[in-house]
Amino acid sequence: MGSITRGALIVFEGGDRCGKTTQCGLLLKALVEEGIKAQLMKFPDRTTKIGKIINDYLLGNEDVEDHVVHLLYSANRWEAVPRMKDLLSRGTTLIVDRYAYSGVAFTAAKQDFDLEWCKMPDVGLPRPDVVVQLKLSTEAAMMRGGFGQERYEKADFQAKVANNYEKLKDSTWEVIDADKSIEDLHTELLTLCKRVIKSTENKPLSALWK
Ligand code: 2DT
Repeated sequence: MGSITRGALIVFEGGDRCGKTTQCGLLLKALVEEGIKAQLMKFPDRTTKIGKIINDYLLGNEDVEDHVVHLLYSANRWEAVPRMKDLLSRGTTLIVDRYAYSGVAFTAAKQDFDLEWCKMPDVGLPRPDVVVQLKLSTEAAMMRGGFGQERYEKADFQAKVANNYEKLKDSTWEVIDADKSIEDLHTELLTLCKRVIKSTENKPLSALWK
């Protein structure tokens, strides 16, 4: 009947230096080469007004109260939702580098934050068809050139983040060992993503944490 099938919402999560951004780029290129409509998205999206405040905060140029920055990260996703829904409904697959899970895992790693409170602002966002978690031990991550200078890029904080990811895992998660070559990881991820794209074509998009 030729009705347009929707694109898949594919989210990548993982700690620093796990290769997430590299793999998202490779995946996009491979999908497009195969004639599959796809676009990259990244959160935080530092290009918007809200994203610029987040960027200044991450670089340490501006102090933002912890609850406020949590809500800004969430607002930075919500401002992208109309575009996301439009693209998905027109059949474009979205490869998303970090999403609400980063939002919760990072804020809940701070003192006196409750996981459930952290989830609330993101309830109702488009629910990913798959969350690909790239797993790399903190030691292996440090071997990849060490952490950078931004806020959060410290081993003890990263360990708390990893622990929070464990609490967020549900049936949409695929945990992938990232301690392998770029090429091998790419091959594995491409196969996984093509399977997800095929299986979600005719499924309606649902709402996160509802
Ligand atoms: P990148 O290094 O991927 O640009 O991330 N973060 C991210 C949060 O604390 N909350 C969020 O909602 C998101 C999306 C993770 C920059 C840092 O921002 C953190 C690392």
